[in-house]
Amino acid sequence: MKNTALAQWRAKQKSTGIWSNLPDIHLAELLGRSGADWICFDLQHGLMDYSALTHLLPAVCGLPITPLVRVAANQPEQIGKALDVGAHGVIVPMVNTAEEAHQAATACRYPPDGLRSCGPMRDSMLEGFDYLESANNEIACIAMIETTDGLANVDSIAGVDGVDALFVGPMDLCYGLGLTPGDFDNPKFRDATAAILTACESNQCAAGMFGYTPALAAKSLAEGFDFASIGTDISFARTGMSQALRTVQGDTQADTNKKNVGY
Ligand code: 3PY
Ligand code: MG
Repeated sequence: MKNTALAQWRAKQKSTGIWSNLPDIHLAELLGRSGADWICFDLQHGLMDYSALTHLLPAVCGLPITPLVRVAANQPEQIGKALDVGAHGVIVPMVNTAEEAHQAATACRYPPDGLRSCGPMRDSMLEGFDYLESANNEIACIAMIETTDGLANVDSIAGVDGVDALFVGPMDLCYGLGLTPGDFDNPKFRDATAAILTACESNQCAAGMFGYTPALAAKSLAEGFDFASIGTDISFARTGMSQALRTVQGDTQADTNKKNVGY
């Protein structure tokens, strides 16, 4: 297998992602054809379960987009199952310490590099033993920094062997900093993201941002982040509906949608 998003991060090329929260294979295919570099199916907060994932991943197979999965928790069983059904990387929420990051990284890799159990159902259907040979180098392990502990330990987390990227969860990070979620211009939030960037730079780890708004995604990329998600299926639908309403009815109706933008 070849992970093009990981290759972009290694080459320090900026890249963008799309977030999938709704379990519809046609929508997944549409997102897969968007031109973004990667797509993340969200098993933590998305309205989908593992059974849906088994249909969603094949819907983007063969499209020029890297399929990632955000697992619901940092558990080797969940990481293994996401990889076995065809994810080319996992985004692991709420990583607090280097030990937790190490656990995630080893769950992504076969021995001798890690502890992943052998049973790559979907990829081996497509690639046979070639998958086993390439997987350890091509699977991406992405640790989310979104807690106070994660922030305090960010340098050691970024330095863990096998962690390819850190990914900021801006809403949980706001909670951790005692801020109102969405207060992304607050100096405390800006200092925290600067510290995450510094840790990534000094540990040759890629830095990513969940683009809760397109503005946050653009700003983060301009400030030095390597990759950012630019929106979700739900946010794209909502934005499109708002724009249509605004065009036809004026601002009043559309304004009611403003508070919801993001997911
Ligand atoms: C966060 O903002 O905390 C996230 O995890 C994005 O879903
Ligand atoms: Mg979060």
